[in-house]
Amino acid sequence: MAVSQETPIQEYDAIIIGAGMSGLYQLYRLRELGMRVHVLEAGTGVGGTWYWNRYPGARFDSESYSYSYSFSKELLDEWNWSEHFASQPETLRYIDYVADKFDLCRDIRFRSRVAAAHYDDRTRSWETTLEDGTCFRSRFLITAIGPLSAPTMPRIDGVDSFQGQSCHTARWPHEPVSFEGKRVAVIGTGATGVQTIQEVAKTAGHLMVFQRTPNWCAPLHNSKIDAETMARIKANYPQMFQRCQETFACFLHTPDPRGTFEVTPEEREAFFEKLYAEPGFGIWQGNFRDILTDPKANDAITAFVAGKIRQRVQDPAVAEKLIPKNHGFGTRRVPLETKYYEVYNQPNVQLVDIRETPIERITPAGIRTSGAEYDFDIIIYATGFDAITGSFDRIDFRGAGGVKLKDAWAHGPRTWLGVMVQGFPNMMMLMGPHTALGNIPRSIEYNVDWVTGLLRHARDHGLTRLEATEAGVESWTSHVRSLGVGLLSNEVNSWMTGVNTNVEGKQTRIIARYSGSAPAYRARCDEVAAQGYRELALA
Ligand code: NA7
Repeated sequence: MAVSQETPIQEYDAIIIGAGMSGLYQLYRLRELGMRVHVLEAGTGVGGTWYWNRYPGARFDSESYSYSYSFSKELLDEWNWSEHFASQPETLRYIDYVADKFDLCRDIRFRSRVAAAHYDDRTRSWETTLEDGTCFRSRFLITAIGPLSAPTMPRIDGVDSFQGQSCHTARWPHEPVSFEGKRVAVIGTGATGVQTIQEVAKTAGHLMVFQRTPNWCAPLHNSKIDAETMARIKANYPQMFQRCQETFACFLHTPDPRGTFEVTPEEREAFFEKLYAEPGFGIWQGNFRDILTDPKANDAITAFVAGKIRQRVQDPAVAEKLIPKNHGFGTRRVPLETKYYEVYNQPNVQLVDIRETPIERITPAGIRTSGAEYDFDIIIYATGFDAITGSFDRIDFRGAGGVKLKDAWAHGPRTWLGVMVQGFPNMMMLMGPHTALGNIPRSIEYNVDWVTGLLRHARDHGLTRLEATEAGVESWTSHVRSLGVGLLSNEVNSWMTGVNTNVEGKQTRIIARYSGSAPAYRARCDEVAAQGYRELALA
């Protein structure tokens, strides 16, 4: 990386990479510590995930109010959500509002994509370099780069040859795209594809969905929030956030303490029906406690949801194609939908099973499968992300002695509490591998507050070098791996297990996420802090 000779290195106490929900809150907290902080953001505005993912139909799958920042009562009192599950434009307006309210943008440099970050042990500082060569030096480096922020295009011949309009959902244009009367293709049927398909189907002249693997989707049951309801939500914020602190994954939903077969078949069916009729992730996160660990329990909910798909899709052959056969309900992220299955009853929508007829190439006019050739005006790639470690792989991180992070993680990530890496002193990760993800803003607030506590400790004790020890990393990494054993989701290929067919070397499953409970994660981190950050080499 050539550093421009004319531009002097800019010095800060901390550099934060990313101005999404975690980067913004970390900036707010470090300012309170009196640190000189600078945020480097690739986009032209704040928002991270909600800045980039502007695709049609993008919205929350967790309750809007449970997704808000909780750190400022004034902010909570001021902001009104219009829907129980807010759309992307509303969410981005919210994040913009937060940035304005706390005057955050003055410490953010936009249009600044980080290419490299190298640690220098002589100065105990990080040198962070942008793609344009601009360089920053800081004692601390905080990555706020998101677990789902490195989009991947499919590795299909001819992708660049298409003459119509094409776009990945996570790089959607800022200008509106009209589908009115157009021939549209969507490749990918994950949570993003499902939201996109149900929206595009409303106006497209003809929509073809190219599905490789169907997912188990469940109804979102979104609705508007009126003024009276919003006032009630505001009055209840302390209790609601307290509940989020107590549940397994910080959602409002938490597993039912009963086992699937501890109730009668009638009670079981009635419980599944109730969950299917309720808004949000209840059917996934609030189901019987064993549906994600006991294969027989999982079979029961899987059969129930398959029955729903068969009821909702008129053509039995299409219904069968939409029913997953290679994984059980909830073992991959459950896309929440609004009349998704009914889309396939519309005359303007067609499902192409690309396991039967694989895509051979993208042509200048459209898509050629082994069975036919189709012409399109627009191709939408809802093909997902190089998740969890992908955003790290795209930056040239080098620790003490020039060790590359990519090499250190060649056989899967190794972390201490999901926050630090041995050999990479003074670098802290927010929502990095091996942290509790769940309802992300809840996890972010904890993660940021914990890192802030660590940096306060460093300041108060005059420490300039903080490094995870090998023993600490080994202990945390093996703990995370052991928690993953027996979890059905870790036996299935998905972004949650780090598998991405579009990325070289990412065809084998890894344990990339902490899969214990959020309260247990916090208890461990709190205990470490209370003991003066044991397992950390401090100097
Ligand atoms: P996902 O859930 O990873 O879904 C990506 C989809 O794209 C999935 O259906 C893939 O099929 C499909 N895909 C990927 N590559 C190809 C190729 N080469 N050919 C055909 N189809 C392909 O990403 P999302 O963006 O939907 O969601 C990610 C998370 O973001 C989501 O869970 C939320 O938490 C937010 P596959 O299943 O791999 O066969």
